Parts: sequence; structure tokens; C-alpha cells
Amino acid sequence: MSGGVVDVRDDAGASAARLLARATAAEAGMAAAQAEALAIIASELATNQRRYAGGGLVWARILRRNGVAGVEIEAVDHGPGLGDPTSAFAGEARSPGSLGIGLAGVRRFALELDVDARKGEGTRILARVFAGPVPRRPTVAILGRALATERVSGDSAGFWRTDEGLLLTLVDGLGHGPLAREAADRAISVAASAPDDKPVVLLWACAAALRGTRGAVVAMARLGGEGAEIDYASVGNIQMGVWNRGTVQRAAGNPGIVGSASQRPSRPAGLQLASGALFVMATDGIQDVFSGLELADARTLPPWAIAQRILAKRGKSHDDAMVVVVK
Ligand SMILES: [Mn+2]
Repeated sequence: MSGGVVDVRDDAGASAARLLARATAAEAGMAAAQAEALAIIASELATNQRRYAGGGLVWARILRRNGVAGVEIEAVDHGPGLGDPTSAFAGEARSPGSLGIGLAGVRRFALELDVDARKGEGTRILARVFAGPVPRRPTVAILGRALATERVSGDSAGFWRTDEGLLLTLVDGLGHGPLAREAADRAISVAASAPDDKPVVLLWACAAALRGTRGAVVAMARLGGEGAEIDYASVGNIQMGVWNRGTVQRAAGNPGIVGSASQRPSRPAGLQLASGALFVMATDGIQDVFSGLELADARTLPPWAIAQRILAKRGKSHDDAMVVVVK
């Protein structure tokens, strides 16, 4: 066995998640304190799912970074989508029946947290703990919502960590609603099926995969190790770039629609993610995303808080909106 998964349906789910986290930590050879941290993370994520989403799934899996063992806890639900991650992770909202520390505890005990919350669709949270000191890697926040009259968003995003680095994909399916989403989902499937491939190669694979759909605008980027140039490809008007102490370096897409007759992905142009900088992607449902970043606190806030503020302040009411912040 290497990790496992718990189906959280009732109050037993939190204790099952706790046991799974402890067992996985033991299997990874982690110390008691880290096993307890993982048990708290898994338990709080399961409690949160039970309370706010009716249930969900919680995975535990063993990782290795620079020869150091670690465990990743992943929680996925199809609930209403964590609406206020800033408050939730700051511990301002309490969930009765939990150990009383909620998502603030998850934040406190995890070295790294990724948060993907989509209004009306669900929440995915990944938390990692390591047995010893490891270099911290950039973490991801994805926040999105459909325009008010639609049940599903035509925007979608995903991220995958491989030996090649962190692959990010943001897609805006043409128009709105389920048909827009179908086009977006196909692009996400292409990235998910080969997350080690170069962004430009994946973009060309999307061209074939989206034929017969409405089409979409798609941006893909890979963030390699420290000092590595960001590799990306983009077709259409996904906003993308690096924000560093108020300076913006944009990564523009070439005009076009993926899935239509012609597309010509843009070429990377020497972008890097320096320490403390942000990598940001947004669909056109976000108005001029880089203007929404303020100098002082974009450096100190966690990525989900930045994404939440961008969505609240810059989201257009008449379009699907999605933003990706990597920090
Ligand atoms: Mn749009």
C-alpha cells in the first residue's frame, strides 16, 4: 500500500481520514509530530467536507523531495465551493464538531497548500508535510465562478506537478454554459493526460481535441525550478504574466481560437518567477487582472487571498470569471 483514499460521507469520515493520514505517515517513516500534523490536516479537511459539502474524498499519498519523505493530503468535494478562503484559512470561521481549529489548522501544519475553489462546483485542497527541511515550492490558488445565470462555468483550470515542474492550464470556452464548459474540459483532459509535455505541444494537441466543439482560448505554462525560464504557450486572450514588486511582465497569447481552423501558439519570452513574485493567469471575465494587484499586500498575502480579492474586485458580472495565482 502507498497511501489511500477515504470516502467521507458521515461523521466516521473524519476519523477514517485521521487513521489514513497516520498510517501513510508511518509508511513514509515520518516522526510522530509530523504524523500528528497530517492527522489533524486530514481530519479537518474531512470535517469541512462533511459540514459544507455533504462529503467528499480525502487522499493521502507519499512524496519524496530532494531525498526527504513527505505526505500529501488531497481533499476534493463537489459542494458549493469555498467562498471565502481568506477568512476560512485565517481561522475566522469555526466549524462545530471539528477539533476546533478548522482550515486555520490545516494552514498552520502544512508546509504548502494548494486551493482550488469554484462557486457551485466544489473545492480541492492539497496540503503537504515533509519529514525534514525541503525547499518550499510555489503553491497554486484557483478561484472561479460562472456568470450569475449559468449553473456551470465555461472557464476551467488545472495544475499538475511532475519532475518537469508545475504545469498550469487556464481555459475559457467560447460563450457560456455547458457547451462552453465541454470545450474547456477537453483542453483540461489534454493537459491531464500528458502533464510532462511542453506547453506548445499540449496546445497543438488541444487543437485536435477541441475540433467539433465551440472552441476555447487556452493558456498553458510550466514553472520549472528556481531560476528556470517559464515555458508557456497561449492562444487567445487569457491574461498571463509575472508580477514582481509592482512590475508586470506580460505573456501575451497570439490571436485565435483553439479548435478552429488556425491557431499559432505564442512563444515564451524570458519570464522567470523570482522569490516573492506572483505568476497570474485570468480569463477575460476578470477586468485587467494586473491592475487589481496592490503593491503592499500582494507580497504578504497567501495566493488564495490574492485570488479572492481579484475575483471580488475585478470580476465582471456578465461573464464567467476565473483567476489562477501562483506564489
Ligand atoms: Mn470569458
